[in-house]
Amino acid sequence: MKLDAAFLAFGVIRSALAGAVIPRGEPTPAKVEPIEPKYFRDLGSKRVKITYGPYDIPGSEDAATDGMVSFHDTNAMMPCHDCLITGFVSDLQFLDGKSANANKNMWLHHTGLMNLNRTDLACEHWPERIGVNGNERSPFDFTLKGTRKAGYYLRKGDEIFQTVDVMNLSHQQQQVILVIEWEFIEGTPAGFDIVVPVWLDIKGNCLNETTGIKPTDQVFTAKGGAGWTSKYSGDLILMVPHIHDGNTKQEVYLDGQLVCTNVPRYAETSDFITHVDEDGHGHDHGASEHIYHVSSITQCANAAKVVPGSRFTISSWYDLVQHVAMPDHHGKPEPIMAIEFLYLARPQEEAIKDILAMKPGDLQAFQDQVRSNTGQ
Ligand SMILES: [Cu+2]
Repeated sequence: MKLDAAFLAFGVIRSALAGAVIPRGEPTPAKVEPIEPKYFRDLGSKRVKITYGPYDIPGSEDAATDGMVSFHDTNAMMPCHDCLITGFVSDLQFLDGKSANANKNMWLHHTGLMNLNRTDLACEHWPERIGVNGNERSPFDFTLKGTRKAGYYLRKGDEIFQTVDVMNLSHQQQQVILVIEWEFIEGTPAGFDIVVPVWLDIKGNCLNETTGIKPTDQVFTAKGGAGWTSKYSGDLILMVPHIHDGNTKQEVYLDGQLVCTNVPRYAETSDFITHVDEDGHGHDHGASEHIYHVSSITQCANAAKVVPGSRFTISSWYDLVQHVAMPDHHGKPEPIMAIEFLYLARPQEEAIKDILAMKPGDLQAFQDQVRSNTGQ
């Protein structure tokens, strides 16, 4: 098929089958459609829908993948360059545009973005982790519905690593696309702050600390260790969490004081309910034939002023008795996650000066670490 050939040529790989580093070039082709912007139209904002994929996901009984495939693109199509990304929201869909979700035995396991031409604020030798998302499909809006002038600065030549992990719980092969709506403003408009992302995680800044949580633990609180300490001043304008099924609450502290509480909601629509039947995953999920999954989680806006030395820590509560854990592709409970993305708005001039001084991050080191984190 034509698109698949283009993918191979431009370096989309199935990491389940290969782990090689792909040479970079032009962004991987993707369909880009303009749509109506939502905020700062008076400043010439634009909004586009970019369709990534299609991705073929084998059925859950496929021996090579068990129906779980991770697609990596080292140069994903971006909506613009030399611009401010003011927000984005992702959805996993079937080719007809209908949502691909748990009720259809499809699961957006993870999707993540990294800027390869910069280094990460939390783990300084890695590329910059811009954001990660799961099946909850959280929106990222740096303008806080048009009330805050802030955006993520994308330079000319920045290459964005995109990971798309999809799990197919049905026995049939299914084809899906990832659709991201991006909103942006060209250039670096006056009065806008620059958003810098920080990945706060109970597993530590470089994901190499153990939480002490055992796979058999059912009701527990996971606490991060040393946390992350800022070198910069700025406004913590947005906090976006990522957790797994079973989570009941997550909290973030600044110098020991609570600054954010996130609460997940389960099965707000029927899309987020798995029906365990003959075509579904044949595992014993406990008492219920319906499994209720996380469908959204609350965020925090305008949470705190940050100064050099401000230290952030994280705690996350799980109750796997109350909420069934999502099975991995072997039918075992997924390791838990507890991440909070902190988006710090920094004054434009000093933030861009720091960005221009950054070197590319080490993607291989990040991937090796993630691969080695098989447990909690
Ligand atoms: Cu996750």
